[in-house]
Amino acid sequence: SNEPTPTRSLSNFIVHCHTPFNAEPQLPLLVNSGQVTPANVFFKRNHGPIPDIALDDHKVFIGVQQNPQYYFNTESPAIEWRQVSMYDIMTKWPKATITASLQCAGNRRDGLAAVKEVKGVIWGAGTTSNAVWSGPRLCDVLQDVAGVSLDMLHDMIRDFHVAFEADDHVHEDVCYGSSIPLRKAMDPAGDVILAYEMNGKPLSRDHGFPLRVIVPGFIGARSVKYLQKILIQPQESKSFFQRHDYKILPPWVNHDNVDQSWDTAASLTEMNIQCVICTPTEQQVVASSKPVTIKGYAIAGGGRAVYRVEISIDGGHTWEPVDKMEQKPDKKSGMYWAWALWEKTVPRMNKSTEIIARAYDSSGNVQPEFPIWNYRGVMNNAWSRVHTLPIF
Ligand code: MTE
Ligand code: MO
Repeated sequence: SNEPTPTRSLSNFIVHCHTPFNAEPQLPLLVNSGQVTPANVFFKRNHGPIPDIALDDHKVFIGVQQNPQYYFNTESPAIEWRQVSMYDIMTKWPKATITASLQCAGNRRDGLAAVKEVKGVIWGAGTTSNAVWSGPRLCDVLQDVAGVSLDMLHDMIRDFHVAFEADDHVHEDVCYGSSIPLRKAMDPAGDVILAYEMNGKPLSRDHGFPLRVIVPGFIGARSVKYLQKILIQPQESKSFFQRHDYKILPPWVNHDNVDQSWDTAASLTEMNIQCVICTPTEQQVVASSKPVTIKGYAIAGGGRAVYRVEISIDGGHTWEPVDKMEQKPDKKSGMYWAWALWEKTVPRMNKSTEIIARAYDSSGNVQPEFPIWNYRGVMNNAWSRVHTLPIF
C-alpha cells in the first residue's frame, strides 16, 4: 500500500494495526519527550488508508448559503460550494498558533475491556499527545467565505453545526466526517483552527497533510484530518462517526441491541478530566528502599485547567499533591488546551506496590475511582493505577 512507513519510528510505538495505521507511544517515552510531543512520538489514529494528497491541487470546499439570511431557513437548498486553495489557507487570513493536546475518546479503553467486552481498538493510555498547531482560525474563514458572524449566533443559527468531511476512504461511511457546534467554531476563544503546520513543520501525512481541523478541548475525533469539505447546517453531521460512534452508550447497551441505541446518547464533545501515570510502568521492578519518581500527564476538557493532581500509595486512604506540575494557558484566550505534565518523588514504597493518581479540574470535576463501562469503551478516566514489582 501507499502508507508513509519511512517517516514512522516504529520502535517508539505500540502498533495496534498497520492498515489502517493505529499506534500509541510507549508511556515513558511520551512523558519524557517534553511538553510538546514530537511527531515521531505523537499517537496516530486512522480509520482508513492515508490519502496521498498533492498540496498544489488540494481544495477545501466551503458550502455557502447564497444569501446569509438563508441560514435561518433550515430547508434552504441554496448552497453554493466555494473553493479555497491551500495557497488561500496559507495567505488570506492571519496565522494563529495554538498549543493543544489531542486525546482519542478511546484512550485507556483497555481499562473498560478488562471489565467487559467492548468494541474498538484496545488502546492503552498513550493516545494523548500535545503539539503546537498553526493555521487560520475557522471563525475568520467562515466569516469571510460564508458570511457568518458572531452576532448571528444570537438567533436561530446558534444551534447550528459545522460539519467537516475528509478525503480518506473508510469502510464505515463514504469518508471520515464529524461536526462541532457552530458556537464552538465561531467563538474567538474557542481557538478552532485549520492547521497546516504541526510543531512548526508542514503536517505529516499521518497527522492530516495538507490540512486538518484542530478543535481544542474536544475529543480527538472532531479534529478531522485531510480536510476537504466544510458545511454549516442545522443538524449534526450525518457521518457514521458523529451518529454511530463516539458516544457513551448506557450500560444496558451491548453487542445485541447497539444498532437501535445510538439516539439514546449524546455525541461527545469536550474531554473529561484525565490523569495518567506514565512512569513507573505497570509491573516495573522498583527498589522498595529507594525514593521513586512518578511522572505523568493530566488534561481537562473544554479549556478548563487541571487544578490539582494527587498521589496515593496506600490504596486511596491518604493523598498527597504532586511536587511539580506545568501547564500553560493559551496566551490570547487564556484557555487551557494543553496537557499538564507532573512529577512526584515518594520517599520509599515500603511494602506497598500500588501507586494511584487522580486529578481535579478547575470546575471541581474529579476522576471516578473505578472504570465506568460502556460498550464503545470511550471516555475512561478512572483513577490511574500502577502496580510495581518490589525488590528489597
Ligand atoms: N480524520 C480523518 N480524516 N480520518 C480519521 O480516521 N481519526 C480521528 C481524528 N481525525 C480520523 C480523523 C480520531 S478518532 C482521532 S483520535 C484523531 O484524528 C487522531 O489524530 P492523530 O492521528 O493526528 O493523532
Ligand atoms: Mo479517536
